[in-house]
Amino acid sequence: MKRFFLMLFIAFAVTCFSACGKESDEKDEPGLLLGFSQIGSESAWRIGNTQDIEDAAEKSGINLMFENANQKQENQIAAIRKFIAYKVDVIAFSPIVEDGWDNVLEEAKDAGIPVILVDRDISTDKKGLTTCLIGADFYHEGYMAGEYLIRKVDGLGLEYVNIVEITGTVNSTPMRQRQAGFMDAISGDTRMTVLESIDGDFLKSRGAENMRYLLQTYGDTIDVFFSHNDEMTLGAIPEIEKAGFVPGKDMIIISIDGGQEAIDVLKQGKINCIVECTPKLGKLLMETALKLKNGESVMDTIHPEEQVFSDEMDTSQIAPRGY
Ligand code: GYE
Repeated sequence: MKRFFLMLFIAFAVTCFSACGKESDEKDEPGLLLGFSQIGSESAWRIGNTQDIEDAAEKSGINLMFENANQKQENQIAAIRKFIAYKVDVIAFSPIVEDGWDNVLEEAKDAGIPVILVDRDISTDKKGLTTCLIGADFYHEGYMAGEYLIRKVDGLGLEYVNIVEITGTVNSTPMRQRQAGFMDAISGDTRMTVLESIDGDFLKSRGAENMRYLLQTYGDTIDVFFSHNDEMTLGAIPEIEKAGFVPGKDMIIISIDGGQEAIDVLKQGKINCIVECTPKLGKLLMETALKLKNGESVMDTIHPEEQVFSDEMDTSQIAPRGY
């Protein structure tokens, strides 16, 4: 009988230790907790970017704390403070504008939480507030748009062109750099005149509103419309048509992003050129977050590959865009 109870005790003890061992193993390997503050849902690009990040987190087994700031910097700052309070392993965010982040990023640094910039950059004099920027080379996007325009004007044999520009959110990285790249590309070409540049905040409604104003102000003197994103382009095109002009013919239209809706309009010939800006940054973000969690070094800047879609190619061959 004693032997029976001894065997029962040994079996019980083994079960406890293995369960404790398992439990402690689970404690030793918790999934990475990533806090991500997204700007909002202002465009197909942004919605595609959010979906891609969520999908990549799931595929990587990373726990994602996601906060949508609804286009307000103060909401992003509050989200970062929430991530700090939760003691996430890594913070990532797409800063809606470049300025005003020093204080909250100092708090993240003091808490020992690495910060990854996604899509857009910040402007700061302080060192070491962020570890890495994963996002497009917006200057090159603008420059490629300008290079296309020069080729188009050459091809049409035009002696001069008047340009209107509707920009993205003022003081955002894509707005600053797309404008700089475009203006640098055309700066030496005396045929080019910029009539006006106006803030459209990357919004479809503002694209329409601004194009109405530009058409009322400059009418048929407008030869070229350069738009910092597809949303504003798609808002502007119906206004161009209402005014009696043929988009893509009476007015050369150059856009940036490359979402499916705009690509379909490019295929109809109503947009002449779309510079791709991929929103698919999720895989790069998760890989970088895991490296930081494991104490590995990461590159300062990671630019995804991007291309130009235009009426210089067989647009019917453009593959589905996925956003
Ligand atoms: O071009 C626009 C979005 O930061 C690259 O933001 C992104 C820009 C993109 O609203 O559609």
